[in-house]
Amino acid sequence: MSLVKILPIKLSAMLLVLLVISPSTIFAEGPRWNANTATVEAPGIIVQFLERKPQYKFWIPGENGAAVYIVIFHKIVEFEDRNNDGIFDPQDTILAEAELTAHDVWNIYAETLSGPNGSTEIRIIMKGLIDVIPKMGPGVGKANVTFVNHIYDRDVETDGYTVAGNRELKIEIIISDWLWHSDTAKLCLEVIFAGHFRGRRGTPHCEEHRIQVRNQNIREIRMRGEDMNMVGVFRFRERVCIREGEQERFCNVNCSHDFQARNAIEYIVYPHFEGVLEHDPSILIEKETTLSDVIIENAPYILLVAILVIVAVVIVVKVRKK
Ligand SMILES: [Ca+2]
Repeated sequence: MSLVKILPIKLSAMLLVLLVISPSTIFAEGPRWNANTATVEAPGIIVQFLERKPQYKFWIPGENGAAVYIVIFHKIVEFEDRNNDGIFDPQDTILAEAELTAHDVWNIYAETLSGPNGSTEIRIIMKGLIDVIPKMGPGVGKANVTFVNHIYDRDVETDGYTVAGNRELKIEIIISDWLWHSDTAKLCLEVIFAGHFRGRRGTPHCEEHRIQVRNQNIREIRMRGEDMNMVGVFRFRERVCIREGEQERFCNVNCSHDFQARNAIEYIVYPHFEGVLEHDPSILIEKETTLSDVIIENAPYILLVAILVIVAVVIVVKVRKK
């Protein structure tokens, strides 16, 4: 059989293979938990809980050599808002501090559940009884802090927000039994942004802005390492839920940040509360589309067009030969 005759057959077979292994087929699986490495893997994101602490290291599968982002829930500070501006700043008085990255504090485990809209959820729960160390005087207190992490195998609506399936980790931070040092004090959650870019540890360039999702105010911090087309995103609602006995109320969250070349920190301020406070950030990575991505994504169609052109040329050549 001549090359002219078998070429279209070969190319058609290649096209078939490419269509069969298209991205939707590769990414058909949902999230999986690996207890040994404290890592949850989904087609659009991998999240590792560094040292089994609330230090979220996350990247797009296969892209860990390019960009890995790290969100560290570093500490909770109890402070008196001296200048009454709602944010934590140098004018305020620190009353106590609780490190969230201390050793031997966190108990981490995962379960698989049926989520909304027929989804499957991997829920990773990290519970800790943390030391609350006063700035003045003796007596170390304790507080319960829990991070409940949700990832779904498809887009899921929760409380007016769509959690992106397979690529967004929704976090609930739950603080309870805080032994206050003042009846008017507030809490500040300190969150540090870091990363590894092309194998080197670095601080991402961070930008913060507000987005509106169905009349809700959401803060969004976009992290970018060097010239990456993969943007690390940290979002949180500007609202917390406080449960005091049977009562449930919602309060605004204030925040400020200090984004510099060598460190990037977000200061989230929670109001004074008795009982339980719940706040809900989330993390994901958004990949900005480049020309090569467009070509790779549309490879089967580009190949189809190429085959049609080749077949047309072959036919024209054959017709002319006759
Ligand atoms: Ca202040």
